[in-house]
Amino acid sequence: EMSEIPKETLALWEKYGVGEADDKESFQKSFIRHVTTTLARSVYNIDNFSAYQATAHTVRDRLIKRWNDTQQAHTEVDPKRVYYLSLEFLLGRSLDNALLNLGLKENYGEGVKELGFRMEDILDEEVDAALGNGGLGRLAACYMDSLATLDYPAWGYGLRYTYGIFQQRLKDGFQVELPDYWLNFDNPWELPRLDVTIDVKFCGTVNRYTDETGKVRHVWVNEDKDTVQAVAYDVPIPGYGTKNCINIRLWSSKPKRKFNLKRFNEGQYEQAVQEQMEAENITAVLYPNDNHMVGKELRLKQQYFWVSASLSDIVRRFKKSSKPWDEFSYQVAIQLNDTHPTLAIVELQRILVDLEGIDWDEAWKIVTNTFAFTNHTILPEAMERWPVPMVQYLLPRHMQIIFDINLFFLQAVERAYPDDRELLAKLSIIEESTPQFVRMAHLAIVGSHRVNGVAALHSELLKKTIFKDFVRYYGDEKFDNKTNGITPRRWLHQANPKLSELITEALGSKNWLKNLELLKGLKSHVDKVDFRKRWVTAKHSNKVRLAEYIKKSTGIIVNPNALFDVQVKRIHEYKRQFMNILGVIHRYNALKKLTSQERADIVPRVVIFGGKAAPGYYIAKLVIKLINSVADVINNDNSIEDTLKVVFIPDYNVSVAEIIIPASDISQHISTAGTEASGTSNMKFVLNGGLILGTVDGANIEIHEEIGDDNIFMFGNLADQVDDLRHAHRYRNIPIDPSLQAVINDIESGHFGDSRIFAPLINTITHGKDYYLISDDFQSYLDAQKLVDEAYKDKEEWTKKSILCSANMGKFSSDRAIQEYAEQIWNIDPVPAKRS
Ligand code: 6GP
Repeated sequence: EMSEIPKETLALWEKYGVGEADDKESFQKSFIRHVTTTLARSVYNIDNFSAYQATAHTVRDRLIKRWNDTQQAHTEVDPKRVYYLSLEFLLGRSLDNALLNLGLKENYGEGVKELGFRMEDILDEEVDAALGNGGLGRLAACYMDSLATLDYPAWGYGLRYTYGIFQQRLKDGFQVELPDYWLNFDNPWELPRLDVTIDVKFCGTVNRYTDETGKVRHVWVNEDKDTVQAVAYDVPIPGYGTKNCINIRLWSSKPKRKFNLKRFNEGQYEQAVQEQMEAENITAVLYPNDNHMVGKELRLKQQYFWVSASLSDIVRRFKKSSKPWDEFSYQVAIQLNDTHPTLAIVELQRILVDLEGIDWDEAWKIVTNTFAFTNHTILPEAMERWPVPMVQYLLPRHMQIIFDINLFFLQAVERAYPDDRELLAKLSIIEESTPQFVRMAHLAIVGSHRVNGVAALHSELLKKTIFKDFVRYYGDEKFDNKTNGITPRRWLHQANPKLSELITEALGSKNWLKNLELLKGLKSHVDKVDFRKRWVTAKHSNKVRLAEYIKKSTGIIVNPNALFDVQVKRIHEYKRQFMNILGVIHRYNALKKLTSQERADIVPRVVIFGGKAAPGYYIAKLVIKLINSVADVINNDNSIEDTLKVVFIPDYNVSVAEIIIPASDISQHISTAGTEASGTSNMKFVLNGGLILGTVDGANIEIHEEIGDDNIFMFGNLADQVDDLRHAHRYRNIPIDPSLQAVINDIESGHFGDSRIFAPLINTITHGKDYYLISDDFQSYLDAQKLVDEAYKDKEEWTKKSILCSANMGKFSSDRAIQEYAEQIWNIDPVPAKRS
């Protein structure tokens, strides 16, 4: 089609096309142009926020150019593409990341300085894009960074929530939630595609008919009022050290029918706008639950809305190439980020069978060759199940198709295992309760050609526990492991510029940012006193930066020379922040018993917490309150002479993580063994030269394998002991660990305020069967903490450990993870954009 454009026209486009340069002067020209025209301001009327906006728009212009070049390369090659379907993309801020990935940081930094601004201040004006809860959403963001960096032809698909994860404030030590209205000001990191709209149907009925060939077909019809429009907003994701820039397409909902004029004329204004509000509601808010399912109808609507719009987009793109349908799965790979997008399996089958008239079996082959499914948790409360009547009402044709998929699947199982009725019940996609439920994980497994867990232990546990019966039926080739990874660009280069610079100098180039295994080269520097000194200096300045942030956000003053002990992540019983604060009380009571002279020998500690609790998660919210109550007492007790401080940093998010993680000496990843699928912050801490205190769980195990026994503190019962311990708690009277009992007594004595508040929390141990085995692990936890204290006294040895930690983290780059997905599951090749 490009050849049809006259030469002279092309020449004009060439001449005037966007080709803005990356030097300082071009930046300043763009900046001033945006201040003047985009923002309608002037040199007399510009603050840091406007400077941020002008800088962002200047960078955005360059991103769009790359984005176009990348899309053009994709169009020319028409390669197999991967589509990453994720209900969450926890991107955080974009400006600094874009500047670093595009290599503009230095020139633009100079440029703004001459215009009277500091780049740090400008960067600090950006609000986080917080369209995710925690690990799952941030993983999706790291994976997009790697897909772009490795030149893979990839798209992300998600929802453009008007409200991201709530903002957390503290009031009297309790969490309060504020809405995150992040689109209050213009968002330069999205391109509205108001012309890309897709109709999404809900409700209605299914009609059967016989087509001209005599085949029975189905058509799903509904009323206009039950159709919603999806509008595309594109978020460019630049790769590092490449021209490639890929796209996350986020859908926003709006009404199809503009306004009910008839109702309005009848004087019923409220009803007249109601349909519109209901349509807009669909993408209004991110559900704020991490690792937990809440069966709200609106959430199911979100899922179908997103899946339907995305598939229609994907199918449209495939059809442009006029390839036959049986080549679909050679052109398209779709990755399901957990079970949230599982309806995509049903939707593609519906498109192929109902709309394209393809036979069921042939369609099903295409579908299963297209999809692959990643599981992110084995917690039973996180497993998605939707009531059949709800699905039937919202998606009548999909419910029929699910029943058919299940019938054909179970018939095949029955042929392989005749008369094994128990097996059929266990494998069934439908749970035969009243009402019936659709088990989304079962549907995802049956409709995919590959299923993976996110760390070695997790993937093994999946095969041994919740997916055991599927392994029996399919064999275990369908199930594999893809250990998570993190992007070293954001999590070291951007978050820790001092250490990044030191590493680059020591290794002689920045190549490690694209090949993290090169960090191994740091090992030869461990014995150099000068190198160690500079390593410590970098860590120290990060600790000073965090101490300043703590003062600003909490008013608490901490000593940067103390050992910084960090646990930041969503608040959840399985992650055991409760055990951490119980350990803090134990430490405090021990400190109080010491003489002043004995205390002089103690390594002072700052114990830092951060994380949000789901608004409806009562016990998690009590944990936050307990941490703050304990902090109040300890921080105001002069008798322990600053040997211990406790801080809860409010509103933990991606940009706060970027300040906290590089400043950690030791971080805690202390989930009950077998409960944390992987963890990814553990990788970020160690990459930044922080040591880990952790349980034998998730990716801690693989980190341990890479960095060795000497550089990690592991403790606690193992995953294969958990069932027996839980059984013992349930049916036998297991005495509580004595050190733990002493701490509980202390809380109950009212030492940390009215203890009645904490009774339900303490009951989870004393009367709640201690499901997360805090009592069983407590002594081992305290012992490990003692080893940490001892080790930190030898600063030189500690620094060696710190260096060896970073040096051995090559495996945990998201580039490695994405390459494994690309080669072993998606079967896709890189398509570099042409340089222009
Ligand atoms: C999380 C897991 O809890 C965490 O261990 C893992 O590192 C992360 O996913 C990325 O794989 N799971 C979720 O956030 C979740 O909501 C449904 O799972």
